[in-house]
Amino acid sequence: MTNHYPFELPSLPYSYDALEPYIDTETMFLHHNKHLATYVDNLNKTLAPYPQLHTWSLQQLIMDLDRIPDTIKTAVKNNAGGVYNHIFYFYEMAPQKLNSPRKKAIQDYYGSISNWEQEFKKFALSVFGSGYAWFLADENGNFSFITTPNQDTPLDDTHFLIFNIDVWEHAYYLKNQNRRADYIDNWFSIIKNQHQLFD
Ligand code: MN3
Repeated sequence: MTNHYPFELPSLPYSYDALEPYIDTETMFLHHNKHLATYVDNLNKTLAPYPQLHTWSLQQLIMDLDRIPDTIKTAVKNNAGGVYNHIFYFYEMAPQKLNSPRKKAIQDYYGSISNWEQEFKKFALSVFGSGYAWFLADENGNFSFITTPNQDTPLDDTHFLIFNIDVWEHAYYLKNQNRRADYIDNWFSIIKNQHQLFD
């Protein structure tokens, strides 16, 4: 994907039914082909009249918001964040190569993968309304969780983002209705499988 205007909808790195039975085909289709596509379209429409921003990367648009004209600041924040956060989410659910250093680091830090999962789940459940929970590391290898509202993105120069979970209702409502906890458990099943995170 070209990382500047005009942004394109990246294809999913797996088929829409690949995450069954944990996340259903229809949810994946709508989430990628409608929700993410809309963020991409709206980001391009927002940036179209501003050629000075056409060379900016997605990360730059998110991190240098102060340099963006006031009239489009909120639209850029929401739509660039919507694109970044969704790509991050879709790609982390793809099968990964074995990453045992990460697994060992999490086990050492939290005592077990199970403790890590319980802690992460608390954050994901605590998001009020629409947003994300994130698992990240700082430069010294200290792990933490945070939540962000809407499509805010916790990108900065000192943290490495490891996982996010989208807890907007569109991520799970068709399958799980109001039961966010069930969706979170299903998401962990995918992540633990794809990243080989087992005690
Ligand atoms: Mn979403």
